[in-house]
Amino acid sequence: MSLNTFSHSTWQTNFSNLEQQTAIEALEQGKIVCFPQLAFELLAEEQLFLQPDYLSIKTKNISFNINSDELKGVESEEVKLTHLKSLLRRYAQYTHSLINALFPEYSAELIQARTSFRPAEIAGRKTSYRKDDTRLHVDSFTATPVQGKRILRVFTNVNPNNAARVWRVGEPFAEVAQQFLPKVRLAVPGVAGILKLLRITKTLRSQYDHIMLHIHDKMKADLSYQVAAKQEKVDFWPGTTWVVFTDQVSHAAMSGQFLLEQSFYLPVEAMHDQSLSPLRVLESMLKRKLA
Ligand SMILES: O=C(O)CCC(=O)C(=O)O
Ligand SMILES: [Fe+2]
Repeated sequence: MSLNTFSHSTWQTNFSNLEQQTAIEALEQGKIVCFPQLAFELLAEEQLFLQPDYLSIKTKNISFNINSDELKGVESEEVKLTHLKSLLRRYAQYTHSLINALFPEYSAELIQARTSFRPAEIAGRKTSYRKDDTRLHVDSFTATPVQGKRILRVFTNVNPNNAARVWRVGEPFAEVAQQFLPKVRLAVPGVAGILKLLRITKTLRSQYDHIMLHIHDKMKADLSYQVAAKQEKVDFWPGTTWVVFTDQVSHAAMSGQFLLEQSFYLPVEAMHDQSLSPLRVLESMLKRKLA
């Protein structure tokens, strides 16, 4: 089973040493740490964001940067944006304190990245195959290289109509890598500098980022793999919060609407067992440093 479940129902909570140990092992081994009773409550003035087409948006995700207090991907009246911002700021703070309490070993090195709100139904959405998150994939993003850092994400289903967020969860990372790494041609020296110069990437794309991006694309492009790969369906009901290393756990989001998400980056050195990271797995397969 790909889930490790906790029954906690409050965000500012204390965990026992045993709970912390169980959680970090499960997470690093590629399980989803799941809180089926950890709901995120919306205030009365925030409820309007849960109406299907309230936000006439061009991008499907609304993102918030707690460090700069910037909101992206939405046009609306100023006063409503203030409410949306405070909702996202609160989610960013709650998830940060949850991760600190559950994974104290990570605290010193943890980097908080963007917060997102996903109000669009995902089933039936039309996108290019590379952007199609209904296909199994591990996370890797074109514009934002991570240089080996882990991508840790917290999700909460805030659907008001009792609709689950339905995921497929695929095989362990080592098996994904065995299947797809042989199909990846390594990056040519010099290209990373050009991509950065052209602002296609925000920072230098390491060999690790190059490989992960190609694994991501090749997984999504391979329709027979999508069907044949070992996988299970997981329903995340409203009021559920889950934590997962999305660079490691093969996942696909099949249906659902109204989701909150917080991303963090974590240097591999901060892990309890860094040999489980995609960076170290790929490095040991290729017998060379990748970041
Ligand atoms: O929206 C979702 O449920 C998950 C989509 C996804 O693949 C991700 O956030 O990494
Ligand atoms: Fe993803």
